[in-house]
Amino acid sequence: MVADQPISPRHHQNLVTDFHRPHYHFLPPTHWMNDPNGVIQWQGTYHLFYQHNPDGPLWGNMHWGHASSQDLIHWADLPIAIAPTPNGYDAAGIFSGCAVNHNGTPTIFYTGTQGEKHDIQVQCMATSSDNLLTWDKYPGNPVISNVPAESGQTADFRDPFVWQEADAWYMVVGSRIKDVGGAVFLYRSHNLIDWDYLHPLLVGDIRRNGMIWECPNFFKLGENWVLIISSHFGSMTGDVIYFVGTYVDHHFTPLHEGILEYGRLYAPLTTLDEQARRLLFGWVRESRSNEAQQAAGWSGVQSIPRVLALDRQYRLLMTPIAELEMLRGHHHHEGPMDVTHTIPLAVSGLALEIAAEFMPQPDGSCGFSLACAPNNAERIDIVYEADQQRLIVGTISADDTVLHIDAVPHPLADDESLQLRILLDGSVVEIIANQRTSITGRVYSSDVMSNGVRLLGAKTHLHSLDIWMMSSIWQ
Ligand code: DQQ
Repeated sequence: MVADQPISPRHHQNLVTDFHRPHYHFLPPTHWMNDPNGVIQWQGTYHLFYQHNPDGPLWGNMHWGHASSQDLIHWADLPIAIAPTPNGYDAAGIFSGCAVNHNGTPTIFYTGTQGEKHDIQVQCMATSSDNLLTWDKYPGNPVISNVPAESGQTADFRDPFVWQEADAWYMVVGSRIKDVGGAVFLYRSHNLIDWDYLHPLLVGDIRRNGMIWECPNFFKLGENWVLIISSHFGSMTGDVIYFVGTYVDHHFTPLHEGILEYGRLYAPLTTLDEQARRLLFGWVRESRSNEAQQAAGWSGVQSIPRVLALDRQYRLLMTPIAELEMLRGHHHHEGPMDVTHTIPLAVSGLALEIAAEFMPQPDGSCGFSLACAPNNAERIDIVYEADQQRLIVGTISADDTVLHIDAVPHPLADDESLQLRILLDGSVVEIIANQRTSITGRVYSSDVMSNGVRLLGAKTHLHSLDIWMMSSIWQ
């Protein structure tokens, strides 16, 4: 049990002076946050747990932080939910995991780590009897201690994800097979305590999709099953990847593989809510130095939850939750019109939602500059090049240096328009094209007046553009 302080909403400081701090995305009042953990809707209330360092704004000393929400938009900060037990099987950190409803008992699974390098990783269970506030670690923990022998090594065995089927409970754990690639191992249990290892649900290719697979999610979506993994290359993280396929006799056969995220969103976790929506939360990573994170006093943001679906080509579609509309304020509209050159728009701000639909000619281009300085020097450019069928997101500094660039394929079918949905919030920019290509970026402007919006285009028709100024969730 951890919570010994009363539940009190903690103060979100620096919103006025720190214009990099998001206004409508969730982040803790202070210090470090990474992966979403244990997301669940419990008796109507959404609970978000998250990897949290209560000591400062850099990664370390992992606990699960906790917040709850009635609408997935406004969050109440709650006391830290679960902490390492000194000298115990989770002494070096409570790593990521999930939550399930076990016949009315809230039950979480997480990875306990030991050792300075976290090189012992075991799967643990805890239950709550006070509405998810405090957690009792199962006295028989860990419930899984050993990585399957076929992995060829003992570390990198983490992030349990559990679901129920007609006959039993199942769990996948992220891991790897030495010299082969990332792997997800499948387990079965009838009581959530005794787990039998079955086989790898899927094994990757070290050259193509990572050395380690972290934070697996496996769930049914429509008629198919989806596996999401976060790929890791040992010293750096890679893309978030998804596989869509069939699941028969506990064997998964992928029919399609795609990239869920090309940018800063990592370690997503999904849950099924009471409206039967498959919701995805993800950690939006920083892209600034440790010194800058120390100076800010905070690090890490949660994405706006996305509703998942599949199209006929088995591609994963992501739509920000409709609840976001409650934050829409002042509205600016453009179109229909032809766009032949850059147009500064009469709307500005660092908390905006943008929905646009373009039809570029085969050699046309279109998009936006956001967070633009008045002289247009520093900014983030979001540009679609029709001839290359690619989406480019670049951050440019005041001295015209390209700080970061992502250029990713985004093929459009004949007659398919380009649809851009952009959520700009302080230093966070979530960009989703045609619901299926996601690049999450960060932009740390040097001045609060770098908040202009420019419409970019050459040989493009703009069907419609809607921009809303978004309210803060912390007022
Ligand atoms: N973050 C957690 C791990 C997970 C990684 C540690 C992914 O459980 O594999 O903070 O970001």
